[in-house]
Amino acid sequence: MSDALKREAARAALDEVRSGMRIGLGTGSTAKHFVDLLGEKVAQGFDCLCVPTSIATECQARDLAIPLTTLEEIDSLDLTVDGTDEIDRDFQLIKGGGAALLREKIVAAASARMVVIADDSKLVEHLGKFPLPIEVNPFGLAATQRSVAKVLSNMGATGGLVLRKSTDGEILITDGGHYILDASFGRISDAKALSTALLEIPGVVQHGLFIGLCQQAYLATPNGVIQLSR
Ligand code: ABF
Repeated sequence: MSDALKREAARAALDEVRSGMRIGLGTGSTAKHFVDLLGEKVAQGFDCLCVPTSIATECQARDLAIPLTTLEEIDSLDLTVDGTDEIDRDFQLIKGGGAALLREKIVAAASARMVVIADDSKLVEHLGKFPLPIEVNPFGLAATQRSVAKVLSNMGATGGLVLRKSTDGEILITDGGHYILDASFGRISDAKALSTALLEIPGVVQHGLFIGLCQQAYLATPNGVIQLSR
């Protein structure tokens, strides 16, 4: 998707923000536009208090003088605006392509509403074309990999399990100090059952399936932004 379209999706989501709101700030190239645009509003005196979902977003928000807080200082958020890798018609998501899924899920779960911004290529009939990111503890990695592989095979995964590397070829380490396994499915037929099975593995910290967290999406197309609501 072109950067201009990402910005249009982000701009449309600005309709959601109200003065005094506590807002979760997503991660990724589309969410980055939202943070930029919110920064412009803050520079004009807009009042909000935000919780970032990654160190990258925190740095960007600080540069823009967006007031930040933490989930230690406040107990809930009014709204989170974030990107996604896939969204289906039931508002189930695959996230984590940007490796920020753990903080993204903690922040979304603490929010009264979660709004997704993306281009309409992210809208899918069935989740699973995008490999599912699974965040795991480095301790006992091989044991965790074996357990995850067993779950994948039971759940009909068609592809492999890959330990994510960063661009320098080293194992990617998340903001929380964990690793990411990317699981290729082809098609996820029962996201809820898969979520439950993965979370039963002790070494799995979290996974990128977001179920029941998202209420609204702004999807950019070359002909305008489509709004979907649950
Ligand atoms: C984050 O950014 C992720 O959860 C998702 O992986 C990714 C989407 O990135 P982009 O907006 O760059 O397509 O929201």
